[in-house]
Amino acid sequence: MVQVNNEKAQFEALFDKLAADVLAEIESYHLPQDGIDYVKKMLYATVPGGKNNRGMTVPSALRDILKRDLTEQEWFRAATLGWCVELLQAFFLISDDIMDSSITRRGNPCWYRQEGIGMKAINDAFICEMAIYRLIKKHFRTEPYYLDILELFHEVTFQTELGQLMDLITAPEDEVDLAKFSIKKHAYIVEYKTAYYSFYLPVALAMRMGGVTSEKAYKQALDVLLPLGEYFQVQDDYLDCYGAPEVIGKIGTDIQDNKCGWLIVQAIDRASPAQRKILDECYGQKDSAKEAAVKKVYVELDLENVYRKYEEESHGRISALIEKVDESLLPREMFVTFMNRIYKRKL
Ligand code: GPP
Ligand code: MG
Ligand code: MG
Ligand code: MG
Repeated sequence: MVQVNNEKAQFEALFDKLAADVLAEIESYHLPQDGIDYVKKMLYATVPGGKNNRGMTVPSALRDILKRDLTEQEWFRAATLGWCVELLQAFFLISDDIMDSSITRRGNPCWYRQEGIGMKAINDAFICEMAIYRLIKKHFRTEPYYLDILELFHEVTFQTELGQLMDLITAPEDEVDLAKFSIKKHAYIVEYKTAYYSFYLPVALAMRMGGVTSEKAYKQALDVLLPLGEYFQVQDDYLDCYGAPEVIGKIGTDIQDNKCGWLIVQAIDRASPAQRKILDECYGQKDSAKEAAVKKVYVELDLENVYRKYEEESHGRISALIEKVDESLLPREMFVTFMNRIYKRKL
């Protein structure tokens, strides 16, 4: 039986074994030693070191679904799928940081900005993605739910790519047009680029492992987890501007990147004509004085307070959704745990 109180340490320790699995697979392709050394360094630099919330959700949700402690083997399988979610996350973050011209991630320079890496990071992202399927094949090939989890990873990867597409084309570098931004556009972007892979995927994986087959149950999970994912990405957008870089481990780039984030969408909704003029002139430009001018308008509009109200409202709305969960399909407790894990988060 896996002790729940040191689960985080056990989860982290499992990475060594899974990285070794991936490297052994790669060796079977006769990759020269310098290639193997490179992949090892890349995996250790890009996959562990985050909060691991997504990954650790898989064993925790499975425990809730089965309503009992997990056996060693169940825990190992669930945690392996958890690390597959973290590999998917590494694949996305390596790429996203290039697309967003970001500077730091998890307190270090973004992978593409590290010594000697550069655009090799693109191929590294692809290798992280394929590592998911090597691990799933090795550990789940003979399970009845093998095809279901493969399809699940493919489905959410595609959804995330569509969300990222909208995030990017709504934020062209050379043409700032705030008229393109809206609450509706923002809602689409955050649902697709974040909610499916960060919230639905880990739970749906645990459900497949736990033998849940009712389509109604998956619909029930989506009904709570998509709003929760939207709330999480609004927090990410807020922290991009107001989070402490030493806490969140990354430097915000949304204003300079012309992103259709939650703060600008709220600002547009509330700005006076004079404030709107400043936003039109200063948003989306690689200029820190202009970025500061946008932040000044945010302060004038008291967006910090608007955000606090949004947090309260979301907590109430999502709690009501959880109340309505049909316990014959899924345990309410599982959703309460997720909500508490992210409510008022600072990183
Ligand atoms: C978060 O956006 C979304 C992703 C990391 C998904 C990326 C998807 C791809 C298909 C590459 P973000 O840019 O706000 O995240 P962060 O603030 O962490 O950079
Ligand atoms: Mg980004
Ligand atoms: Mg991005
Ligand atoms: Mg962000």
